[in-house]
Amino acid sequence: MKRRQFIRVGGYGAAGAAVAGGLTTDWYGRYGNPTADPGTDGDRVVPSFCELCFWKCGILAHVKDGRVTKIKGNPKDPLSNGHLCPRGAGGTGLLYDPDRLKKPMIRRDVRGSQVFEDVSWDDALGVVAENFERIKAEHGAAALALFSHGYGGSWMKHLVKAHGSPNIAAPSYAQCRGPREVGFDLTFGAGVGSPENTDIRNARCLVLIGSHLGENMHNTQVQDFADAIRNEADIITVDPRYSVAASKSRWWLPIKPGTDTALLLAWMNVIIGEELYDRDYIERYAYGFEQLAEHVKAFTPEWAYPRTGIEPDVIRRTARAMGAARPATLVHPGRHVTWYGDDTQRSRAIALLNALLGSWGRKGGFFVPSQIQLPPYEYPGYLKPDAQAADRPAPSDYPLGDQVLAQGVCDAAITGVRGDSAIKAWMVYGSNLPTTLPDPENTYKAIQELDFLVTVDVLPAEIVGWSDVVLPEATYLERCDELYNPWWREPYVAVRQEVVPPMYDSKPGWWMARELGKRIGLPEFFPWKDSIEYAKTRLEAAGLDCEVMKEQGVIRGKPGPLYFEEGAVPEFYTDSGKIELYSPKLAALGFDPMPTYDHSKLEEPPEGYYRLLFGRAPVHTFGRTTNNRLLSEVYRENEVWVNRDVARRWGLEDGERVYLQNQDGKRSSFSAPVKVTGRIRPDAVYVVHGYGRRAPKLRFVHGKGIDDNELITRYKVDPIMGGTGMNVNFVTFLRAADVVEDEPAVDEPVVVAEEVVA
Ligand SMILES: Nc1nc2c(c(=O)[nH]1)N[C@H]1C(S)=C(S)[C@@H](COP(=O)(O)OP(=O)(O)OC[C@H]3O[C@@H](n4cnc5c(=O)[nH]c(N)nc54)[C@H](O)[C@@H]3O)O[C@H]1N2
Ligand SMILES: Nc1nc2c(c(=O)[nH]1)N[C@H]1C(S)=C(S)[C@@H](COP(=O)(O)OP(=O)(O)OC[C@H]3O[C@@H](n4cnc5c(=O)[nH]c(N)nc54)[C@H](O)[C@@H]3O)O[C@H]1N2
Ligand code: SF4
Ligand SMILES: [Mo]
Repeated sequence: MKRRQFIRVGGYGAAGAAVAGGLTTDWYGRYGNPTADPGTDGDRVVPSFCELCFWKCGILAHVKDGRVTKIKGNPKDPLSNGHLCPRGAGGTGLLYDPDRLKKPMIRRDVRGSQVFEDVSWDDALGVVAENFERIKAEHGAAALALFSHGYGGSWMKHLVKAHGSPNIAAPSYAQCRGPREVGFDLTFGAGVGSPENTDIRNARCLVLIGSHLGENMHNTQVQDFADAIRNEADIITVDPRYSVAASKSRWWLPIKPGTDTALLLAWMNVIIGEELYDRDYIERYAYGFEQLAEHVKAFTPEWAYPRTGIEPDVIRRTARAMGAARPATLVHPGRHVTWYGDDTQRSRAIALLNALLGSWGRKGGFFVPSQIQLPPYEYPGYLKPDAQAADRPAPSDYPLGDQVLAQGVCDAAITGVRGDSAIKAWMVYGSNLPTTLPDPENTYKAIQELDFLVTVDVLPAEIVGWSDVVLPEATYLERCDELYNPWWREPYVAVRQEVVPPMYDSKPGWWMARELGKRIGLPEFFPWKDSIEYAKTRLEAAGLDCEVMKEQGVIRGKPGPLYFEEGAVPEFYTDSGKIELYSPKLAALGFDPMPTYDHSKLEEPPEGYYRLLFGRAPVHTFGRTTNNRLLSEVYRENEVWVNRDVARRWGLEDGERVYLQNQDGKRSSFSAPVKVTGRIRPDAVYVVHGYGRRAPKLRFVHGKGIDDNELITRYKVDPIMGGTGMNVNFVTFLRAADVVEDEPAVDEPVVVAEEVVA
């Protein structure tokens, strides 16, 4: 088979390839107002919802003379409440990004080298359809896998399900929040979902365990966090790094990375030992309290101290603060929790602590969400796939992993990993796999073995350069999508509608899916004329008014009771029908029925190495936005956070450029400036994810900063659900001056981000 070369995209063919008090306003204001033309009101204002991240805030897009001039929050939308985070306000930076994909492209061999040729939609879709059908005929429908992230992916999922493949994976499960959902589901019989049912605004004590709200900018959570701060909630932040959240907290616990479960067990020890728990709630709703009480007896604060580095007195006092505020104590479940490979058990420990405090279903803890009944579109049923998902060695592996594992689908394309490689073709929608799945060399290996790779994207990301066919999607401001109907504090439905027509030769995902569906003999799955007709059908079936929807962007339903004390029904969909402190299900599967902590399993960094930690910048969403010129006015390149003492030992100056090299000798492709700081522990370094981009046609961000993912050559898989713990790599510094560059130098002067932390 022809080995794929990365193509510098565009190589051939035609040219051209209402929060009160204003605290959030201050908070967001610090990042400027990244708006194309903030002074200009539109002659048209179109309500829709945002896609700069996955939170889906309602927006009002102002259009003047055919251009989107500014994007504001839709005051009628319960997620934005009229305010957007800085990324959402900077959406025009994506719409008008000069580097956008402009035409469909096909990989061709021309005189021995591979190039992309601009082609018509008809030709591009023809090639995709031909390959889908050929591969189905030769290897079965399941040989096609879909990776999908982002709301527009719903159309592609529908297509691939209709095609008959079970191999549909999203990195938001095994690389993100999967362990949390499983840990909470085991305990309460429900996960926390997205948007999470956390009642942050009413919390009187808020515990954040590496959940860095304020850098992690999920708009409603940040607004609610601002409310909690204003209400003087007791905030306890556990993070090896002094995060923005830590700076707003009464307590910062700079924990030794990887030891959180020990802290959680010690907290439970104190809360049970000092009878700070909610006895009445536990008696009524919980199963296995005696076992848990017995289990945590040994895990005293004195036991936890040498493991976590958190002093016994601090553990006791913070536990008492939690006990004093209960049930309005919210131990936040976090979101990106795939850290060390024992993540389901750590998430379980968080769930258990919440259970002891009686916070599930209670004001200031976790509210009971509701949803509008919106019947699905009536399609013929999907056929049962002719094969199991190929994402794990045996179906019994990772027994509680109830979604397809993205890294496993990647492995399944490599000969020898799953016997005969099961997967022959990938469709990739809105997911930049080389920077998203750990161990990128493995991802490249899989890509080389594929018969066919088609990518749907808006930008010339890394994955695009490796594709056989590239389908340029219209951005979220240029398309209509599936209706949004979340479980939330109040039930509502929101619509995404076309604000301006698609630029260049880009097309909306629904159109691509429908055209492909017709070509591969599935017209009955695409009976609608367009996404508007589709949305209308669904809205009418629910008795909702389409005109109101179009004009307002959202229709809100009547909120149900939010808390048990207000009449919400305490229902726990576990086997026992109770909150399972002791989990018979885990025990039956051979796992610890209650979380334990084994310090001997925690690896220490080798001499001269530091644990690589990573997270978010407030104005960016991974690499989705780092090429966005508007947003980059505020934050252009990541930095390597290095503890002051470590920097002194190495003689590293603030702002000096370094490369990072990991324990396996893997060096970052590019360098980044050092940020010398007292705000991180000496055993770890930290970078923001989404930089060090290698794709040259991302002309703005290419070569800036360091890609954490390149250095994640190792990961630990959670045995319960298959998540990939990625905080298990160690790095050392190479001074940029000492490194012989084999890459093009960074092509623009670097503006180091201002201090964004208060
Ligand atoms: N090393 C490392 N790996 C991680 C993480 C980390 O912090 N570090 N985080 C993990 C987490 S929490 C998550 S959720 C995942 C996220 O993983 P991904 O979802 O893969 O995130 P991105 O790398 O931003 O890739 C998004 C891709 O979608 C494209 N895109 C943007 N908008 C649209 C659109 O409207 N339509 C289409 N078709 N494409 C679009 C972008 O151009 C980009 O190529 O990564 C996980 N992996
Ligand atoms: N601005 C912005 N906001 C975003 C996103 C974005 O890309 N940009 N992405 C969204 C998505 S998909 C997700 S999943 C969330 C992710 O947001 P979070 O759930 O907050 O997770 P991470 O981004 O992984 O943040 C990691 C934090 O944990 C700390 N940490 C690292 N190791 C440990 C440890 O062993 N123990 C403890 N206690 N802390 C540790 C790090 O220092 C860092 O502060 O953010 C969402 N919000
Ligand atoms: S949190 Fe920000 S980027 Fe995400 S949907 Fe809301 S406004 Fe858009
Ligand atoms: Mo995520």
